[in-house]
Amino acid sequence: MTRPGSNLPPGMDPIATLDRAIADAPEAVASAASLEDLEGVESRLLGKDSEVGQVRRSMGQLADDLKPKVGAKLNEATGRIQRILEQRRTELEEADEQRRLREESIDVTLESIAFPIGNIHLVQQTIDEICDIFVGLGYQVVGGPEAELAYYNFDALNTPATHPSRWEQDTMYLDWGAPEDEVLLRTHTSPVQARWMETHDPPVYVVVPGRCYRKDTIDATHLPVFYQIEGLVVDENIQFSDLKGTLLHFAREFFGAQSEVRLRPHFFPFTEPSAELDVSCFNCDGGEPGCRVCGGKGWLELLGCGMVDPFVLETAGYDPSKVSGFAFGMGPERVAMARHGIDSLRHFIENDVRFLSQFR
Ligand code: 2NL
Repeated sequence: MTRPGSNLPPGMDPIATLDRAIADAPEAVASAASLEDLEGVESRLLGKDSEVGQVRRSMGQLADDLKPKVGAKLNEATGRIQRILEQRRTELEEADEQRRLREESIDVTLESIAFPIGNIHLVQQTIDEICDIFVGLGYQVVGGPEAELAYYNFDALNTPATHPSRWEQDTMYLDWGAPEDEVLLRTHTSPVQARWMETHDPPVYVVVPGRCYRKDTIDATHLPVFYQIEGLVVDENIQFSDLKGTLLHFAREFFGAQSEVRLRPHFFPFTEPSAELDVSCFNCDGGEPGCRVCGGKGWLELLGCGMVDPFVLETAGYDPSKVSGFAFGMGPERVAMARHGIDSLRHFIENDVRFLSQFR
């Protein structure tokens, strides 16, 4: 059957070999459980050292009369085995894809993990909003130390050593530095303005938000740690009408355009004249006997204010015959309580999320 030199093993019948290869292929291919297996099977069935491969390599040495028949069989065997392999490859690829779809799929209907996101504290929101209104009028927002010298907290603001607010029962003094320095926790933010005037010439247009301290026991209307926002204007020819117009604008921005204001005479050591400013009730506009916001009074107490005392200007190094100014101070907690009908300052420090999250 083969000539000497043929590389078919002796006695090997190429036609029978190829028929057997065709017959054996389906089972061999079916045994491949993965695409990797299938590559091994392909090389065993059609590779150089496979029986089909050996027939292929021996073609040149075949007797001429055998060549067409063996050649045709070889093509047939190669084609059929390739088709069987191809069919299995498709099956395995499909199975692979199905497995990946199964393993990698996500159930988009599952509830996600909700990460709780907090919100800015109502007091800080109020401070930001108030400052924004004055920034809109060209004011600068400035700050300063909470641990302060008695000089800036009291003396520079026309509050003499004999004034009751300086007593140890009202102010928290720090055991720090030389005793004559009298270091304390500021009781208002005014010392920041006193420092500002010392280092800046007029015109001055500033708002000063910040934390303040007084020796008070916590109740619905007092906190030992609280906030203040003060404003200070010093310029040429500043008059009481400038104060009233500015604060009316503020009241209308903060409580609504229907707001009216009224001034009641008052006393502060650092302003003369001084006044308290009320804003008309945004809820009842003064007309409802038992109004839940103003209690029927028609007015909400908003802030204290006045024309800067000439002594304060002089202490800062200004000339009261050339410049004048007005100042005001308010408690953002009080302002927020008035606006939102909050009944106790305690809510601001208890950090109960049920309270805090109402003001997103
Ligand atoms: C209030 C009253 C007020 C001021 C604060 C001030 C500051 C300087 C000069 C003059 Cl540097 N005045 N501040 C003036 C009037 C009132 O606050 O009841 N605050 C809650």
